[in-house]
Order: sequence, then structure tokens, then C-alpha cells
Amino acid sequence: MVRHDWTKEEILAIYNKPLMELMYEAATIHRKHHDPNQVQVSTLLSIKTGGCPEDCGYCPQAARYHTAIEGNDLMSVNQVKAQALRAKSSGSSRVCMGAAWRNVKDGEEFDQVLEMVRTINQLDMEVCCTLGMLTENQAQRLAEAGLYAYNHNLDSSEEYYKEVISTRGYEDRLKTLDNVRKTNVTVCSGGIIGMGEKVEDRAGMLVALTTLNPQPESVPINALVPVEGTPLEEQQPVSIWEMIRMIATTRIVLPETQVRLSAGRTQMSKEGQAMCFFAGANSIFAGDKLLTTPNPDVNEDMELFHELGLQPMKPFMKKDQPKSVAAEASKYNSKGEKPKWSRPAHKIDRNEEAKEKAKLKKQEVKTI
Ligand code: SAM
Ligand code: DTB
Ligand code: SF4
Repeated sequence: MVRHDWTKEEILAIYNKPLMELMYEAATIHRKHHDPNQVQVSTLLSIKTGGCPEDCGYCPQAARYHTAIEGNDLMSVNQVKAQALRAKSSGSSRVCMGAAWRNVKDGEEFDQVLEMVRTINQLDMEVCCTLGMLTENQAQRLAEAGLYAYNHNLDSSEEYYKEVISTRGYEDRLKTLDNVRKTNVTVCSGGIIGMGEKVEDRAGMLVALTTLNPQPESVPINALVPVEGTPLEEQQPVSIWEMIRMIATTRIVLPETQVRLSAGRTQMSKEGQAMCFFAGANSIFAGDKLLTTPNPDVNEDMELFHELGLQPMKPFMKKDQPKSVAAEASKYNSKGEKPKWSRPAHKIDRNEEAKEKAKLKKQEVKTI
């Protein structure tokens, strides 16, 4: 039975169970709802990298911090098609296109993204986008182009979100998820552990996700990848035990969801990842790069799958392939809306410090 009324206390009690019991319970629920030998494999593609106006404390793509990434303008449809074909031949069933945007803006660039969606859907792969905040009209246009999933993470509890991001509010994230839900696009929403949050915040995030009705079809659990120059650069990596606990708890409270073992796998042993699969993870990001940071090599992942008897899932096993409507036949117009997303603008000390450090670095570069 899927429950939407979990309390934080109940979820904490699950998270803190003796580990063997927790894993056994999660694995039992996993088997009731999923084939435990099938793992969905997605490939990430950063279609627009860096230069983002937001202040997310974990993100190397925020323009205000000084990180080593190379920014790029929006990729062309042909470049995206070539990458999608590579992903398909390496066993991925889904391409997830990420853009370093605060929100989607109607216009040429969005039209180009819609064409990317049509192109990948025509390759018979599932298409996911993560483009920031979205209006209902934009969600409808993505759906009409053939989008399969939209990723928009809650990232943490509502309380801890304020300690990480000051340029937008939690309610904007929920509103975007609601806009996606009004279409036939599936919802992918999860978060990051290891940002300095308490275990209570992890439980709080799961309460928010379980309350959604229907629950998200996919929930990525990322371990923070601490990137030099970001406010969270000095966070200690989360231990594999915490990752297993988080995956197992997510599996128990979101039984029908695909739980994705996401960022941070380069820091995990093969045995650790195997325990995550046992505890209910049934999806990964494959490819040697996430959006901007490293990820295990595809061959290594396929060796691990072979060792564990896991199989990459074929596309459209959970839901039929959407039809792509051509741009000329679209029934939706670009509305040119300018929605008023919130701007809390409270001060987060470590974000301010990282911004100041970046200013100094930029001045240094100028004077050299
Ligand atoms: N700009 C869009 C947005 O924020 O929704 C889409 C791209 S954004 C990079 C997608 C997600 O990547 C974030 O919500 C966050 O959960 C995850 N992410 C970003 N940087 C990360 C890091 N250093 N470690 C782990 N996850 C990270
Ligand atoms: C998600 O939850 N994790 C992915 C995907 N959704 C877009 C992104 C992880 C990004 C890790 C940092 C980077 O590579 O820039
Ligand atoms: Fe921008 Fe998304 Fe990175 Fe936040 S997480 S800075 S919105 S790219």
C-alpha cells in the first residue's frame, strides 16, 4: 500500500533501525513492487553549462562562485542527437538533459530544447529534462514534444533548503512539480545528502516527497559531490552506511518509485553500490560524466551489472512511449509568460563567503 501520510518520526524510526533489519525490510518491499534484477540506466547530458544566476550552495554551475568548470551555450540539436545515439549504444534507456537555468523562458532556446525532445523520442529512448522552474504551459509544450520525465529536486527539507539556497523558495519547487503533474510527463524529484543537514532533514524531505499524490515515479538520491569554489566545498563525503540507510528508507516509504543511486558513485566501492541495489536502488546515471563532475566509466558499471546479474531495463517498461507532435502541429502557443517566482534573498553566510572569494579570484586573474 502506498501511504501519503508518513510522519517525520515514523520515517526517522525506519532510518535508524539496525542496518540488517532495515535492508531486509527494504529488499522485501522492493521485490513486491519491482524486478530486483532490472536497473534503469539514464545518461546525463549538460545541454547548457554554467553561468547560472542561482546561489545553490552545492552547485559548480552557479555563476557567482569561482569553480573550474567551462561554461557552454545551448548545444545544437545535432550534437544532442549524436550524444543520445552514443548513450543508446552503451545501454542507456533514457537521456536526461540538464540546463543551468533558474527557470525556462519562452523563446528560441526553449523551442530548440523542444526539438531535442522530439529528436531523442524518435530514437525510441525515454527523454528527461531538468531545466529549472516551469509554468504549466511550458510543461504542456514539453509533454506534447514527447517528454517522458521532468527532474526537479526538492534537495532537502523545507527548513534546510533555506540554509543552502536563497534565490528561490521551496514552494516554487513544489509549484513546478505540480505543473508537471498536470501533464502526462512523469515526475522525477529527490535530493542530496551530505550538505551538512541533519538526519531529521533527510526524513523531512521524504515526508514532502511521500505527500505528493501520486508519488514521483523516480527519486534520485545524490551524495554531495563537494566542488572547489562552492560554499559546500569542505563538506566531508557521506559514508556509504548513510547512503544505504537513505536508499533503504526511500524504498520503504516510496514503494512504487524508481529510486536512483545518483551523484557520488565515484566515492563508493562496488560492494557499497551492490548494497544500495540490494536495499532498493533500481536506477543509476551512467556515463563518465554527470553534468560537470566525474562518474564511473560505463564499462566498469557494466562489469558490476554482470557480476551482480543485473540487467539494464529496456525503455518504456513502466509507461508507454509518448507521441511527439511536430512544432508546426502544436496546439500550444508560446505565451511569453513572466511568472513571479519567489526571491527570498535572505543571507546564507557560507554562500556570501564563497561569493566574496570568487570576486577576489576574478580580480586576481584580471591583475595578472
Ligand atoms: N538548474 C536546474 C535545477 O536546479 O533544477 C537543473 C540542473 S541542477 C544541476 C539538477 C540537480 O543536480 C540539483 O537539483 C541537485 O540536486 C543536483 N546537484 C547539483 N550539484 C550537485 C553536487 N555538487 N552534488 C550532488 N548533486 C548535485
Ligand atoms: C539529479 O538528481 N542528479 C543529477 C540529475 N538529477 C540532473 C545531477 C547531478 C549533478 C552532480 C554535479 C555535477 O555533475 O555538476
Ligand atoms: Fe543553477 Fe540548477 Fe545549479 Fe542551482 S542547481 S545553480 S539552479 S544549475
